[in-house]
Amino acid sequence: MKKLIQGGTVVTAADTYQADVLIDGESVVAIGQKLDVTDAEVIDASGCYLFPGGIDPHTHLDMPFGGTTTADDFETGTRAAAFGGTTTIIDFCLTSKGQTLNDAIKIWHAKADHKAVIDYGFHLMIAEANDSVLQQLEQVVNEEGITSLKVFMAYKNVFQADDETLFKTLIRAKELGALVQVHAENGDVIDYLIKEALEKGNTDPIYHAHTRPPVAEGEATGRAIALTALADSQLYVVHVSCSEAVQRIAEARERGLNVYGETCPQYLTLDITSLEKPDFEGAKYVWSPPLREKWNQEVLWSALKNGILQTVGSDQCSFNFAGQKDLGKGDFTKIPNGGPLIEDRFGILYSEGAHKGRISLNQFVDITSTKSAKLFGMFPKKGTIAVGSDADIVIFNPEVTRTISATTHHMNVDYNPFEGMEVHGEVVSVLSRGTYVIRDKQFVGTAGNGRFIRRNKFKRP
Ligand code: DUC
Ligand code: ZN
Ligand code: ZN
Ligand code: ZN
Repeated sequence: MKKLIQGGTVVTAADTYQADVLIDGESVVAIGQKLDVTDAEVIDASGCYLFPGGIDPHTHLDMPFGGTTTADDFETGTRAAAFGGTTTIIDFCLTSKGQTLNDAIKIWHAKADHKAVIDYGFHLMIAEANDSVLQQLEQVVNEEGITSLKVFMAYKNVFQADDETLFKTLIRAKELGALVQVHAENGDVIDYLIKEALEKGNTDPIYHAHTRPPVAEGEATGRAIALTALADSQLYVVHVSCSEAVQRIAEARERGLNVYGETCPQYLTLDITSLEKPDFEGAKYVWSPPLREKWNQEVLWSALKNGILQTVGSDQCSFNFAGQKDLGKGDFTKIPNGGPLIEDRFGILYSEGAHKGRISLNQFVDITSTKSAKLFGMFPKKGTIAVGSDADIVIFNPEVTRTISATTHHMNVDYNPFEGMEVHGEVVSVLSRGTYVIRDKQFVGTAGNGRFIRRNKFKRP
């Protein structure tokens, strides 16, 4: 049966207007004033915004890390994402040296297929860029529809790749029409600083931040940009946390380079002082890059407002405090890096961004959905509300105030880094390709209904 959403305010990256939205099957088939339809289920959205479903371009679900595995898998993670207003995620498929890319992709499909409740794509990690890997990439991009490749410049002896790997990946990506992503921190320098800290007996969580200084992020960001210019390629810097990195990206974009940047809710709202919480609670706030001094937050907000940064990803990478984060008691290097954010990314950006006037309502949609669809080859099927687009729609009540808490969130993890934070606005219902996943704040989705998205090649937006 068709669905007719009546009385809501449609918000896209470009427009805000009152209209009815008609859905037939998986797609939006009409948008207009007082649509006259007799054979449709009517959904009353009066007083609500209709947003395109959120797209989270950066998640790690069911990911092994530091001898443990993330607390959320593709089922719990995508369910929580849907509760928060996200209808598409792009997860990072890990690879290791010597493994074929196809074997790695198969492993990630086994984690996701039959479990995801919303649509998903993969980015592919490049661990080494030898001739065989560069050859295999042709099939990955053209047939698997994986059109973004991630290179880690940090995590020495684990994920870190050298500059040769990054440079060759940039060249090959340009040939194939893929976008290269970097985790930009100088892993060699960080490795030195960590050894020095441990030798001095500096083992508390705060030293995680002190051994990963902003300069190490700025340097790696600048280096990745220089290599991108040399390769005449395209670059997306994930999880930008500080002014040093924003400056490099701003300069690059001013020069007309094909360089983009993402930040995350934690860098926009939390700061380094959280790492000093007593009773080892600082471990809950261990991300890489680390939380920064508070003044960086306004730099990041204005970079989003001015288009220097284009997206906000969650970097969802959840570990329980009990039994996982506490592996690092007495040695901060053993704290698994990351936090649970997949559910609150969209809501925090609405409340702290659009509601507080730091960004416009249309920018909120652009940053949480449209830009990711464009950069990662899914637009206009995803990322907007338009005739012909997938009916991925969030019905959002802006009038409600609520408090974030681990006691009410839906992620499979025992704490929430935003515990007690009051946010404006609430997701009421969520449709994924025309089917309810969340209906009146209740989960009604089905594991396995999420579909793998074969994405188009990179095109400069
Ligand atoms: N940073 C994190 O905090 N977690 C996962 C990986 C990463 O780069
Ligand atoms: Zn990273
Ligand atoms: Zn990440
Ligand atoms: Zn307020």
